[in-house]
Amino acid sequence: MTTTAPHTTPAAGAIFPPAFRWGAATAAYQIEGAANEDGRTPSIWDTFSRTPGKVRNGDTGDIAADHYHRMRDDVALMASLGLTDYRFSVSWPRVQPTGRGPASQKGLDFYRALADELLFRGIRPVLTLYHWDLPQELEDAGGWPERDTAYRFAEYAELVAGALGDRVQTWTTLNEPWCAAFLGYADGVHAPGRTEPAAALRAAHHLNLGHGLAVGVLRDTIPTSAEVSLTLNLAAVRPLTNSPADVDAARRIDALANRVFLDPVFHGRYPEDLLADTADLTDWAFVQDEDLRVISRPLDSLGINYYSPTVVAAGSHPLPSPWPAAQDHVRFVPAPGPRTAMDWPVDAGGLYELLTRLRDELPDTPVLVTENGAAYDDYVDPSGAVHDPERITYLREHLEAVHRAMEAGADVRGYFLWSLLDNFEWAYGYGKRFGMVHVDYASQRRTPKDSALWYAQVVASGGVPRE
Ligand code: GCO
Repeated sequence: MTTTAPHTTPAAGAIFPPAFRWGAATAAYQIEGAANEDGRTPSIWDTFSRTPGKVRNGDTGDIAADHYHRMRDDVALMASLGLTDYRFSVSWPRVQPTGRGPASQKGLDFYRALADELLFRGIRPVLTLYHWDLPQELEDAGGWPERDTAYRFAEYAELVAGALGDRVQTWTTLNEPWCAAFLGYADGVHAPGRTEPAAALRAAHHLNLGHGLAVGVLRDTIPTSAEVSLTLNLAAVRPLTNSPADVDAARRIDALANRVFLDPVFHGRYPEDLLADTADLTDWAFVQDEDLRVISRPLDSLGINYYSPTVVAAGSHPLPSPWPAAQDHVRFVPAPGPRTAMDWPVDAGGLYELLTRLRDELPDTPVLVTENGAAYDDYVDPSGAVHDPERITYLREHLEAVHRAMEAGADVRGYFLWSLLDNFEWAYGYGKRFGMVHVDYASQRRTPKDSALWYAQVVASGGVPRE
């Protein structure tokens, strides 16, 4: 019927390639609940959320969205939205209680059943091994600042790979090691709640090492056709002005947010400026001879999570903060623009900047946008609908930014909306709703928001229609 190819017709909007992967993402502790069932032991997030004052309203993941008991219905919901991919994480203390020793068969069975259900519905499982739920026993033994935790992680990876390697094609080692290291060990706003900047740098290295060791285990265990990946929440850092002092502030944050992971993983080295900036805190002697070779094992893709940009200027900021050794050098400046319920500015340009940067710096590495989305104060109206026009605008703008980056040569293979369901938003508890599906926590009733219906149309048509 059409005489012009769709991608050349502006009226059609942004059309994505037919193989583009359209997904949604979740994480174990944020949705599963069943915190004390089938042998699961506490993670650092169980401990942290039960500590008064750490999570708003005293919320915990004990019940969450009760996904552990509603898994089949939730997969049916994904199928009804037409998703091609589903990104979930495995709870370490569910499959290896206490973080040592043999696997729990019941724990593995849950994820095998989830993968089977997804495959039955024609949805590709995208598995993340670590989305922040370190077994509490391993934190008691020192946590990520201790080198042994990296070896424990590799052992756990082997248990999961052995049980799911035959049915999961896409494997991610870590989700956002920046948050695990720096929010958890320097800022203290995430579990385990420590405020020790030097320990946070050790944690970052041992997360990198755990990643590299796990890549080795995965390559040895799962079929060679499988995709092995890592997800980083790279910061789209912008200096407030072009003054040398502001540009230097941006350089510092780029080192602490981005290059502390990108450089060892993709180039087998830590950035010289990072080592110099943090020299008063540590001499980095915890980096042993072979580590960088292990950490830089080749990957098949890189996942990036993006929500909003980071604007910095020369100045200072109070401690505790997630930025070791930057407190006398960097001031954080609120970016302009409309805000989400998290008070995060909406600025899709940051996603375009990151994707084109990766195009230039890692031209041979395909990219997945493994998280992007927004929280708003959603409610079910008397007619039973959830109207969330701001979220649709947010998603539209960010998908258009992805498309523009692809037209500019970025090799983006998929997009995963954060999140499938409203869920436990870490230190914010259940007060922040990121889902495209509303969850009434009292009844556990799921209600697709307008944005879910919009996203289903995007997936079905393979593109973002013009407004
Ligand atoms: C993340 C997080 C999610 C958050 C989301 C919104 O990986 O940061 O994976 O767990 O819920 O980012 O803050």
